[in-house]
Amino acid sequence: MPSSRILPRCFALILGAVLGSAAAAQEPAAAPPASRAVAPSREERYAPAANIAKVSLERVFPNLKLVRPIQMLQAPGEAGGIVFIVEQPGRVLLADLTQDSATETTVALDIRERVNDSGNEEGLLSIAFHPDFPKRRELYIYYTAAEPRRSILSRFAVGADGRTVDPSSEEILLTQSQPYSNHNGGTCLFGPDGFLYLSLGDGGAANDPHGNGQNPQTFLSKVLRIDVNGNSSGKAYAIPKDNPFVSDASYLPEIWATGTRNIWRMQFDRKTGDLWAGDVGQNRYEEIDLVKKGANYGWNAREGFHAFGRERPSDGAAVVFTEPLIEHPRREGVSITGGFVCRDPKLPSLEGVYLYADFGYGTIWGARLMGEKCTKPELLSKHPSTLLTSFAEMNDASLYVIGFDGGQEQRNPGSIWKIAVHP
Ligand SMILES: [Ca+2]
Repeated sequence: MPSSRILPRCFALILGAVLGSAAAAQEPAAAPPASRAVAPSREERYAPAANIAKVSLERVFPNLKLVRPIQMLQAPGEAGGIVFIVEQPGRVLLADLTQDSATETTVALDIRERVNDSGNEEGLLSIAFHPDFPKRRELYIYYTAAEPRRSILSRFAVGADGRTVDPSSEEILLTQSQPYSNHNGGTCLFGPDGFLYLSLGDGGAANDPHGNGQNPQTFLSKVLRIDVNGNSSGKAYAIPKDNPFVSDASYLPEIWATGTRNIWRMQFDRKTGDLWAGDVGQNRYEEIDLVKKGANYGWNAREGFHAFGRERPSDGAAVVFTEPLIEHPRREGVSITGGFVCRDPKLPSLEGVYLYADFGYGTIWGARLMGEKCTKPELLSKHPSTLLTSFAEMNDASLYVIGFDGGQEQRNPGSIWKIAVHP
């Protein structure tokens, strides 16, 4: 077992939070940048609270032994209960939500030998089915590898049964070298436009030492958008013609949005098509963003609604930064987990509520989008014994949340919970 596992992540996070506040206290207070107003007050930032119903969590698959589960999803068109569960060390497992007492899973894919999960934020991080599945039996996988340390986006072939993935079918679409083990993002998913979106972190360490956040010539700290159905300019994919920077040679053409620090989870609202993301902060502020075409979310000049260190517009030009929708200071969150907008017809009181979590505190928060603002975030559930890694939305729009119970060493059980409204 790698030595990094000796330090449970919850402990590391708490330690990090403590160190973070200590480090922050030593830094000179960040003055509001001359070009910008003082950060808006809480009242200015949000619409009034929406009095959202409290949430309760109902454990599913209590007998399954899961190792660091970080995603659950269904294949497009799946009408039953078959789900794919992603384990961070590098396996994809099959289970059936209608067989809740199951004690065994089937392995759909095992690529542990090519996945590097030696760092807490490394591993098999995200999978996405081609939107035309099962016509196109393709699974897209984003993971980290070693020697050299890098992030990889690949395409794999799904078998004719739709339930197994051929490990020998890997085609690498895109590779990004990684200077450090942390901040790898990342979510890969298809948008309502049929293009693949991928979030990458800033490359790691702390404070973005290489300035990747505002560097338009790296995939790091970016949301990318690519067309997996074609190829152009020697790439294994095509660049959508309406990507925002296709005619600006100073940017890589894959870039959809910039200046994100480490979007661990992002997701489209199935009703509106809005792309919601949880962007993990440095030492002070976690944030929720609506990811928009060509927008710059400010890292590492901004953290939440605040200047980070000294704001540094490039080349003297006025850089327009897009502010978050929501921020949480350290006392409310240490590592944000982006979630889903609830569209479950069985949960009408949560209709249109964006649900998200804090990984370290095990809290679930909710807010509604009202025009350009969100309602004031409301604490809907506390589950402090579980590190909440991800949310999951089934084809019927029911929502789940996934976590590690009792810390993040592999011996701690992974767990999956159905989201319900508190009676
Ligand atoms: Ca930001």
